[in-house]
Amino acid sequence: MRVKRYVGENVADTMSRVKRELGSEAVILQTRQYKVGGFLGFFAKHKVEITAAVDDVPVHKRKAVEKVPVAAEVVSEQDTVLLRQEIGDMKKILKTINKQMEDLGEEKTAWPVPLQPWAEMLLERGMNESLVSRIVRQIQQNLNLSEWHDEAKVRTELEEIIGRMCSNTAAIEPGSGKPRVIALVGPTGVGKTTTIGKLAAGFKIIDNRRVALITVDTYRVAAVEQLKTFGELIGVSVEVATTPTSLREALNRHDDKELIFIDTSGRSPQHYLHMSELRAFMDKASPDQTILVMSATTQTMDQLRVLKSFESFTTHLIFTKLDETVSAGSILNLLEQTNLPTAYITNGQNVPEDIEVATPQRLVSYIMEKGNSYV
Ligand SMILES: Nc1nc2c(ncn2[C@@H]2O[C@H](COP(=O)(O)OP(=O)(O)O)[C@@H](O)[C@H]2O)c(=O)[nH]1
Ligand SMILES: [Mg+2]
Repeated sequence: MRVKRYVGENVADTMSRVKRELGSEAVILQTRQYKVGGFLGFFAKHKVEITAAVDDVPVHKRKAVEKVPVAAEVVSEQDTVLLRQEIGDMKKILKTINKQMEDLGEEKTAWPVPLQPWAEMLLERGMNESLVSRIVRQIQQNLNLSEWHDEAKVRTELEEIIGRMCSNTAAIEPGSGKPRVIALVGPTGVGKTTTIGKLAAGFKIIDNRRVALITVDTYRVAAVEQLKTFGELIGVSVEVATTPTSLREALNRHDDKELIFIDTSGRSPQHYLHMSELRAFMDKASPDQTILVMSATTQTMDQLRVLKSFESFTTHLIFTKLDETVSAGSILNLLEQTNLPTAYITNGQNVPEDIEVATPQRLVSYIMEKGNSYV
């Protein structure tokens, strides 16, 4: 018996080589698919390996390749049975190969083994696969092979990489001479009103600044009441503006303040009428900063959609509800898609304490420190 191994790019070509060289009598002993080449597991090529065997019979006795029995030829009962069996075997093999091909297609990105647990951890934290691949590649480039097993080294490197990715931060500065006008926009329920309450309280009570609040969220009575309650608690006046013109007038009335926060209503970003209304308010107010508030609990796809709807008039970001998620890494998916700076992060319902100025270090710790162990 002669055994031969054939390696090719795909099943069809490799099989036809087997058939051409060994004839249709050849028996497939084994099929295998694997990857070769590439750099540290990336950019590898798929290969198909087929091991086939054929009985060592003199060439002149071998059946002609592709020979199909014709009427004139006598085909014995035994030959026909063998032929059927062979076709059955071939079908089975093709089925197995097809299954392998499918599995190969679904195979997850192959990260180098020592970095695999880190990659899994980043995925669990809500980062998408392409971002994780990019981060892992940077670790591979920045650390020596021997350091990939060093947990402390990898962690430090990872924190540096992530820190660079969220290095664009900028907190609110009160205006001097004229008020700094800050509008918070974003979908319903992300925490705009609560965050304004926290910010206003912080600037008024801790920093002793002159602060005013204006709401254009007049869709719901409760929304106005919510802000008024915050205002009363901290001794800050709350105005309600129902039209862009009355918003402008309210802003003018508070010309003596250092900070004016505008609370907006957040109906769905798909609601274009509302978006154009919001734009009309923003055009009249021309705020110094328009901060898009996003909840860290929102899925990346939805966050990206929100970002797209609001981005044209947004200057900063605030991420809320970091206390409610273990996948704060999803923030990075978003920061990778925008150059907007992050101003604050909020981590609870308590007003005014559950808010922090966003810094790369704090963002990194929220992204990395939920849960105890990485590997
Ligand atoms: N857990 C948690 N809840 C928050 C946070 N910020 C706001 N909330 C809650 O989210 C809900 C909606 O907040 P609200 O300010 O009314 O959202 P708005 O519709 O964007 O103005 C309220 O129950 C808030 O208490 C936060 O950082 N963490
Ligand atoms: Mg609100």
